[in-house]
Amino acid sequence: MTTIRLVLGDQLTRGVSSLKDLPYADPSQVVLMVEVRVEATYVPHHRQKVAFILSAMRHFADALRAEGVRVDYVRLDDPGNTGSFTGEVARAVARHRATRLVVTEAGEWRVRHMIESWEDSLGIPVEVREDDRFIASHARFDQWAGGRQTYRMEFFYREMRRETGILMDGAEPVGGHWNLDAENRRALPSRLPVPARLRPAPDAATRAVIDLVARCFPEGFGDLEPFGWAVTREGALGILDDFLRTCLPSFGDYQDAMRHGAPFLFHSTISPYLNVGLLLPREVCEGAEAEFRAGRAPLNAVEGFVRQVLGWREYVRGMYWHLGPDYHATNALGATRPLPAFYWTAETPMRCIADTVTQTQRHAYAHHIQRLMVTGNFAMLAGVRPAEVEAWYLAVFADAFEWVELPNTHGMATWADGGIIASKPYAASGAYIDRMSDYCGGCRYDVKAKSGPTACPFNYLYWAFLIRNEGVLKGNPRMAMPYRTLGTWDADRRAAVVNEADAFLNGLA
Ligand code: DLZ
Ligand code: SF4
Repeated sequence: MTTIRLVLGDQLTRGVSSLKDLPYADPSQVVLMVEVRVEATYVPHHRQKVAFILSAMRHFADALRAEGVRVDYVRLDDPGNTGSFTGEVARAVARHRATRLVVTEAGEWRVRHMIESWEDSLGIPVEVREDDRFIASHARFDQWAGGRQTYRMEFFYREMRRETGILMDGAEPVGGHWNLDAENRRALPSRLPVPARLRPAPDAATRAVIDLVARCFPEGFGDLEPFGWAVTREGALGILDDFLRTCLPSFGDYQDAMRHGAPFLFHSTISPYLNVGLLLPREVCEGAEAEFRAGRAPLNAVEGFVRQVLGWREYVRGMYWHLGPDYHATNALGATRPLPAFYWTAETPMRCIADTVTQTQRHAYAHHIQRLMVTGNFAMLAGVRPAEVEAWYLAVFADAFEWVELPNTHGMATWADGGIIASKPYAASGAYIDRMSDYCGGCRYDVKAKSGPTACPFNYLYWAFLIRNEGVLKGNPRMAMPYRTLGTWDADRRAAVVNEADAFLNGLA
């Protein structure tokens, strides 16, 4: 009578629901963890991301073993490894003559559907438990979302603040305002130093995983080193603590700013830890709030951080499940171009894109404005097929799992969902990037020029995007201003911009 408790690579939390009732030192209970090739290749995941997840899995297994738990751990290069969850679970059931399987629900539809097939294929009961590591349960989110015409994060966020009591003084938000976003858009002064970040050196176990990934995925995207991710809960708590002390006070002011060669700025970089379960959302929000209450961090920083975790992260997770498995299928702006090769190579004279992709190659990381307003904005303006953009975002960032990637990409960045997540497309010309970064000064293109061979491509792509999508976007009240401007253009000027954009985009192909 053996029970297998399967723990997936993004379920590395001791209190995850599949392990909640694990009896102490009971040999009839086996925790199964499997390294499988399909999970690294269904999109071409960044090699550093693969190494991070596998190393964190191995350290998690070691911590369980140290408690006396019986762990069956299948390594990527173990003989007989079938390479898939379904294959490895079937082998383990046979190996242990298991009579029951317990698993916490997966974080994406693809794996959820896989798990649904197991009871039939394995011939034993499969108990799928809710993932209760989020603040809003599925039922709570659906209660908020059900029957709504529009799903604006702000209102959901306020309910989460009220229910958790985070940054609340009784029934009122601390400081009297729910949202201090307007204070969080400062450009970065050129001389302002950014803090050095805590980046733990890989231990022997991580080194072994780095070697393994280099061997198994020699052609894969992304650098394996420098590897500076924590791979244990203790390590992740150390990174959180370092962020709270050294970066949080300035995080609010500069959360939308970009600087060439400075990938982390004042950002927390904790999303990979949250998303694999080494940190939990409530504890990071409470940690940030404690900094405010102790007078060590200002409210605009702490509220901005809490909004990302308690608001946006919970909201996109709720929306991913609420909208169902077909959410990805829409293409509201009829985008059909292929993803340009420079998303993988960084070889483009557009300095903002080259810098964002280069740091992504090196660190499997870019911050939210680089993702939204540089790579996302370009993909939307260029009319790149949503599925290709989504596969890229899912692959290249260490924190990307589909539940968080899809609403952010399909909804927020490319508006392929036609406005379910974002009330208007976040389209911007080069002026926005110039205001929020130091990219343009060193770029081969001229951000002030609107047309001609030296003009910043974001400029004519922006207007061509508005012209191309006039039928869909012109009636959107939040787009009234640019369409008013466009209304003053004659037919020749419109045609010239469209031609220039098409020539540029055709040149990329
Ligand atoms: C992303 C990933 C990778 C690269 N490798 C593994 C793995 O070998 N074993 C595993 O259990 N999980 C891995 N993961 C994370 C899974 O893809 C993740 O659990 C699914 O996306 C389900 O949400
Ligand atoms: Fe990017 Fe245009 Fe600025 Fe160059 S000029 S960095 S392409 S926004």
